[in-house]
Amino acid sequence: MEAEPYSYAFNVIGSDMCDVLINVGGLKHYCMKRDTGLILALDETDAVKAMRIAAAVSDKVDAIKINWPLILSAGPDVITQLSEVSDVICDLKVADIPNTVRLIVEGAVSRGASGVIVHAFTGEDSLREAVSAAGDAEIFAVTEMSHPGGGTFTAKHAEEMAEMGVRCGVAGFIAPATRPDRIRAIRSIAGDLKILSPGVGAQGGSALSAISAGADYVIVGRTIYGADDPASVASSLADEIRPFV
Ligand code: O7M
Repeated sequence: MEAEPYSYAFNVIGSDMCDVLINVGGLKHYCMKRDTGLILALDETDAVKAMRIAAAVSDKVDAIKINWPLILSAGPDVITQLSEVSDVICDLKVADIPNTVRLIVEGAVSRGASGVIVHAFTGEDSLREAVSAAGDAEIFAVTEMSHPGGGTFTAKHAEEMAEMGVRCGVAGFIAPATRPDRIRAIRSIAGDLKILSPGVGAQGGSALSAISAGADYVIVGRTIYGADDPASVASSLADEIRPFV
């Protein structure tokens, strides 16, 4: 059965109650909580240090996003290990043909990922396959990237990719904190779907501007995991955006 766009619980019963929920089409789906609006991008490549940081900030973030740097240094079992302390979003930025997309998404979800990030530019067939392969887990599609190069190609097609993502039943989108006006543009298409916004701190974006522009969550990496006291930086960021989350 094809998934329809989600109806999220944080719009229905309040953010802190968002856990496992309903899809409009009657399908059950996981829904990431939104207590702080903060997602840690754990790109720390020292696995021991990464686990220590995860434990220290897990109660201050709604999820931990991991990417190739940590997976390549620690191995894919790190997905399962981290899932014991937090929701884990696997930012594999999957960009492939539908069959390969399916294999990758299933591999991440079976190890404990509650969300997987894929590129949208691969087209509707690949995106639909990701949503189907994810089962109860959430698929987030990249529309526009936060770095300067993201303006060259992704920005030009971001709205089209967001429209396609809505049709395919993704849980949400990745849109750049470095360009809050672009978050607004994606929000106008995304409706109630989630927007996760990277580019805060080290890349120059502001958490408050991103959330004010319509992001539901900010994704923050080096500013937190590179700090002497990651938990205290995470708390400060959460305090900054709390009135708007
Ligand atoms: O806060 P940083 O700059 O240290 O880390 C940002 C994280 O977000 C890092 O893991 C990037 O790979 C990721 N990211 C971007 O920085 N820009 C994007 O456009 C997209 C992502 C991302 O998370 O994509 C899903």
